[in-house]
Amino acid sequence: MEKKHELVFATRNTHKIEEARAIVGDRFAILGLDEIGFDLELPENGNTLHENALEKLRTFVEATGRNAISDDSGLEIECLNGRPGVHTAHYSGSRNANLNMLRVLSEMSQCTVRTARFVTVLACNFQGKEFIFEGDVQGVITQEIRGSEGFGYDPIFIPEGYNQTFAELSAQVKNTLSHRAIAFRKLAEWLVSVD
Ligand code: ITT
Repeated sequence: MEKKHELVFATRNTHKIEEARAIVGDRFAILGLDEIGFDLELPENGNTLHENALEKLRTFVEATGRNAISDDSGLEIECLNGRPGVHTAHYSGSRNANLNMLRVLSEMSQCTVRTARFVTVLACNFQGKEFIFEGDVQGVITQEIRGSEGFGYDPIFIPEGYNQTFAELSAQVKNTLSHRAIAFRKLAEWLVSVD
């Protein structure tokens, strides 16, 4: 069998790693930071998802020289002028997903237009070549928390064309149509072209 390329996913978010494996794991061996014993904190000081994805990637590649990817993702809500955006991970002041969702729902109590999009900016350094991919999925924000699959803001996001939140849909469905699925499929095509 052909050997798979190893890509270190510069994250400690195990949900992201599982999703990446489910999307492209048959073609690439994806390893998380904890699996390779990398224990430095990766900085996220940027003002945009792009800046953060590149900062995490470059810090890791400079330290190790390994082929790597990093993902900075966010939820952009129309009625909140694009917030939480780059602040998605800590929107309530903590990383607690319930508190983050409750802050969003409370800020949206007067919003009749509930459209939003999830965005992933995926940065890759493969054999010294760097590239950025983006994926997004449109949807609407619910009035309440629904479902227990997935992670983060999945229980309040209904993707376009569905009636259930990402946390009510199966992982298989999410991994076909999510922001991350789109970005990782673009990455997989690019890797085939530069390999
Ligand atoms: P790393 O920086 O270590 O990769 P993180 O959890 O901090 O992991 P981000 O900086 O990209 O990830 O923060 C994005 C936040 O957005 C994340 O903590 C979740 O709350 C949320 N998020 C990202 N992707 C999501 C998804 O597919 N479904 C639901 N929420 C998501």
